[in-house]
Amino acid sequence: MTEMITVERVGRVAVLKFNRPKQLNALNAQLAAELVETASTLDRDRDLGCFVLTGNEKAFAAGADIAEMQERTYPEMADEDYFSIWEEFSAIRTPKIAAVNGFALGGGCEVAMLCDFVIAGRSAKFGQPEIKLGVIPGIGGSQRLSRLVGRGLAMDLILTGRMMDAEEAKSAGLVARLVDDDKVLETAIAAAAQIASYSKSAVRWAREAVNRSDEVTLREGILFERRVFHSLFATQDQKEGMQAFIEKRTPKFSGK
Ligand code: DAK
Repeated sequence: MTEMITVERVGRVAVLKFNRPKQLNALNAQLAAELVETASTLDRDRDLGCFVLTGNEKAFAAGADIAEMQERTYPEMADEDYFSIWEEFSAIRTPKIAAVNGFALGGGCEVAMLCDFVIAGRSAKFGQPEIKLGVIPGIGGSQRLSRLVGRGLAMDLILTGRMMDAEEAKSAGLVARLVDDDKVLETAIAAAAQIASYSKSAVRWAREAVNRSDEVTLREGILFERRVFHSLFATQDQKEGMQAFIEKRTPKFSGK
């Protein structure tokens, strides 16, 4: 636990919670650094199988911290490569589920999207309102939003800065599961526990294969997937998973 990130362990799942409620969990540099340090440390724990990243009832996160950015100059932002740290969070290999209640705006929406998938409550609101502040999305929103919801809707959201409710976000493909507000965290933890119960190698490679579909041609992606599929036959978990199926029992994955 740090000043701005609380950590709760639920078996093989770590719940990371933004802890800046007065600022609606606005993402400043300290919060980002604490999150990356906490998540990187936990990522080395072999008993950890999945993260849940969450906020509070009112806000997942209302964006990058406007007060922190307001007086910055161009050279400061560029020299510091402000917010490139979020790429380090994205690169952490343990899966991450965003559990979203309330506002997920600007950087908040972008951080939800850099998780592997989003579980949201019915009152959640998503948007990229940076245009209203005279800037544009800065943590991958212009790229990830168009991949998730399509170019037209991404343009609509980024150019008008309007908010999208959770129903629209679900039908557009930004939200994977939509549940009642008070069920968001428990649903995310249950999904994370399910992921964490599987072979760690299979989970990691499945994630990488899906992510590769954003980067390469279909032909390259399918070849990558097949090669990874072959390589998993070098793991004990593959033997155990298939043996358990034949023996009609629950597999015991060792991560080997
Ligand atoms: N930053 C700082 N403080 C924030 C904040 C934010 N993003 N959002 C809310 N707060 C603070 C408010 O100032 C207020 O503080 P006090 O006045 O109480 O001290 C407190 O949280 C409660 O907010 P409100 O009083 O406004 O609450 P309401 O329920 O009335 O409204 C709201 C909720 C979410 C609709 C509203 O707070 C709002 O519109 N917030 C701003 C949303 C927003 O514009 N988000 C985008 C931020 S910009 C980059 C480029 C760009 C970016 C980053 C990097 N690079 C090139 C690297 C920018 C990214 C962004 O996310």
